Amino acid sequence: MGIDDITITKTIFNRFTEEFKDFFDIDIAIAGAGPSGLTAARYLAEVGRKVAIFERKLSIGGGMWGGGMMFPVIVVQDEAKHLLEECNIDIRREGRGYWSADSIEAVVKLCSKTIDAGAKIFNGISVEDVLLDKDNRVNGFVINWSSIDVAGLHVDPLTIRAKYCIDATGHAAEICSIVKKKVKPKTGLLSKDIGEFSMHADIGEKAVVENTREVYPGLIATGMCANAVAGAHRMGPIFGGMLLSGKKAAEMILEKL
Ligand code: 48F
Repeated sequence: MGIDDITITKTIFNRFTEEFKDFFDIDIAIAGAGPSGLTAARYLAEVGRKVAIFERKLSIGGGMWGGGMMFPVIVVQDEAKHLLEECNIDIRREGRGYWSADSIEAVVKLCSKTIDAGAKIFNGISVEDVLLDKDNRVNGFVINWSSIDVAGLHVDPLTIRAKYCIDATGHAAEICSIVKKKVKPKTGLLSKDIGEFSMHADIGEKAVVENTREVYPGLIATGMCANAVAGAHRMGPIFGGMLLSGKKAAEMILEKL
């Protein structure tokens, strides 16, 4: 039997639309599939929460692929070692308190565990705004194909509703910046300037976990976004803080739900 082109088209269209519509009204929506977003999604999905990540690029992993200056190795500290081990990532002891991993292995295994846990990743989709409820609480994401943005087309987006939203967009803190610019909160973290401070790994790594919080009603900041919102230090290619921050974001939401 020959291969039927139209069967291929129907299969792709039908399967995607069936799956997509199952994620229009969910528990948690996450913007960004970097290490913090993936870890948050994994912890939430593991306990049965319906969670989707919307990732602008085709590839997942954010800034983890490139290790440090494109040497594809990441470093984590003792406190975060378990988060690599839970994903069966091979780690090597590097003196007291430090562990290294192949960054490519780390990304694919973090992603694989996240998907196996039941989280859904939609790639090539950008979060371009938030959905608000009548009290101006964040109640979901406004999404569009990234290619529409790249092509500079004026096409109205679609909307996803979620009980909680997570900004895991990294250094740019994109969703928090949108809320700051459009909603203009008069109090709280998003009433202040957004932008990270220069490098200090020790301070930055501790701060990123502390700064993981609900920065605006319904919106949790995790990963480098949490430090950008707080004006805290960046930390370069040590990734323990990102993973621990994602875990904390998930735990905070589970307590609230
Ligand atoms: O930047 P990223 O890896 O964020 P992270 O989880 O981790 C930061 C580290 O990689 C590194 C570091 C470690 O010490 O400092 O930089 O905080 O991943 C962010 C992801 O979000 C996507 C982006 O393509 C990337 O994959 N992203 C950004 N803006 C949007 C988005 C958006 N508006 N909609 C969807 N995805």
